[in-house]
This record gives sequence, C-alpha cells and structure tokens, in this order.
Amino acid sequence: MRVLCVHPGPLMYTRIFLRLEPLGLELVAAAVRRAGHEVALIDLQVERHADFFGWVERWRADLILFSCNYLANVPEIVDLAKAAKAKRPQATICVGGHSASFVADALIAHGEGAIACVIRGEGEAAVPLLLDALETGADLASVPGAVTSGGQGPAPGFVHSLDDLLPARDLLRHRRKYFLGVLDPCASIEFSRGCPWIARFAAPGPSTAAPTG
Ligand code: B12
Repeated sequence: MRVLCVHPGPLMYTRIFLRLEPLGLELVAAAVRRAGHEVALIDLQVERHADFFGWVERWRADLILFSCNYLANVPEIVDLAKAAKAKRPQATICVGGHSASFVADALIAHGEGAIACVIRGEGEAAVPLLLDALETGADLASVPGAVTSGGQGPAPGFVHSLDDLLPARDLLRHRRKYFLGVLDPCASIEFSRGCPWIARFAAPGPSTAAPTG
C-alpha cells in the first residue's frame, strides 16, 4: 500500500520565530514503513498545497494520513481531505494527532464522507492495525482508537517503549528549513511521554491524603 503522511500548513510565527519538524508524523511514517508499506511524507509548513495534490495524484496514494496536533489546522485539513478525495476517490483518508483525538466526531462530520476515520492516541500503536484492517477489508471501527461515522473502536493502545521507536527523519525533503529563535537550525528529540492515566493531586497539609492516580 502507498501511504502519504501529511503535516498541515504553518501556524502563526512559523515564518519568523520557530518552525519545527513534524516529529509525531515522522514516528507514524516509521511505523508504516516497519509494517512493510511504501511511505512518503509531505510537510506543508515548508511545501505547497500544489505539491500535496501532486503526491496524491502522481504517486497514487492509497492511504492519506493527516496529522492534526493544533485545532487551528482543522479547517485546512478538512478542505484538503475533501479536495484529495475528489481527485482520488479510491484513497482512504484518516486523521490522527493530539487535537484530532479530542474532536474526532466533528472532524468526521465536517469531512462529509471524505474522512473515513480519526485515529485517537499514539499513532505507532494504531497505524499497523489500521493498515491490516484496510488490507483485509475489516471494518475500520474495529481498530483500537478509531472513530468512524459508523462507530467507535476499542480504546487506543499504547507503545511499549520509546526506545523501540525512531522517527523517519530521512523522509523530509527540506531538512534545513526548521529553525528556532533567530533562524538557528533545529531538530526535535523526544525524551519522555506523559502519564496517560487521570491522577488527582492534593495540596500538602496535615489532613490531606497522598496523591492518588
Ligand atoms: C512540544 C510542544 C511544543 C513545542 C514544539 C512544537 C512543534 N511545532 O513541534 C513548542 C514549545 C515550540 C510548542 C509551541 C506551541 N504549541 Co505546543 N505542544 C507541545 C506538546 C507538549 C508536545 C507535542 C509533541 O511534539 N509531542 C511528541 C510527538 C512525538 O507526539 P505528537 O506530535 O503528539 O504525535 C503523536 C500522536 O499525536 C499521534 N499522531 C500525530 N500525528 C498523527 C497522524 C496520524 C494519522 C495518527 C494515526 C497519529 C498521529 O502519534 C504520534 C506518535 O505517538 C503538545 C502537548 C502534548 N502533550 O501533545 C503541545 C501542544 C500541541 N501545543 C499547543 C499550542 C497551543 C502551541 C502554540 C500555538 C502555543 C503558542 N500560543 O504559541 C505553539 C505553536 C508552535 C508552532 N508554530 O508549531 C497545544 C495545541 C492546542 C490545540 N488543541 O490546538 C498543545 C496540545 C498543548 C496544550 N494542551 O495546549 N509546542
């Protein structure tokens, strides 16, 4: 399967203050490659919408995966998904990422049929299962973390250890266009992930209990 991973366009300040590589999407792309599929990555912070449509049509993507960490990118992703679906109806389009995880139903509704599913949670765990479901013709709503117009899959899974994961940095075509501050060249490294459980903390004092979680 040919899988096109897409990071949406720039937020405010990404032309003058900071523009960072799409680390989460690089990890998702690495998981696609590990699962034995062809993968390409386009970062619209540094490439144009015309480049994206070129990849969709000329590379004949079977699956298009959008990364949505910022709510500000939702309208662009919805518009691009609809336009891509019109140009290549046989492609399946899915959205994942931090913000998509919280507004999954709204993304599906605004996609008006163009967005087949939203994958909540960590992409590395879910994407191989999504690819399996697409290959076997299984219902996408059976994939852990998936939200479709027809239903919701089981709870998202977690990655086992960050040490097992390496981002597919080699897929970026504009490595030198990422910077922080006054155009200082920049790469991103992930050292840890937050606790996925709900923890309650009480202020210290004689009558307070120990933190629970
Ligand atoms: C590090 C970070 C930053 C860094 C780096 C930002 C960058 N551009 O890379 C700095 C400090 C610079 C920053 C700045 C800002 N940030 Co920030 N940032 C984060 C933080 C803490 C972690 C993001 C991250 O890199 N995670 C590590 C990578 C590996 O994980 P990931 O990208 O989430 O990807 C994983 C999953 O999301 C998923 N996934 C991702 N894409 C896809 C795609 C598919 C198809 C699938 C299946 C899965 C999937 O799988 C990946 C691997 O597990 C998040 C909060 C959080 N805990 O996620 C906020 C967060 C993303 N930031 C936020 C905001 C608001 C901002 C700013 C706009 C703040 C401001 N007002 O200036 C700026 C914008 C900067 C910019 N122009 O990009 C908000 C977004 C809110 C929203 N809902 O829109 C968040 C959610 C924090 C919050 N709760 O408020 N940020």
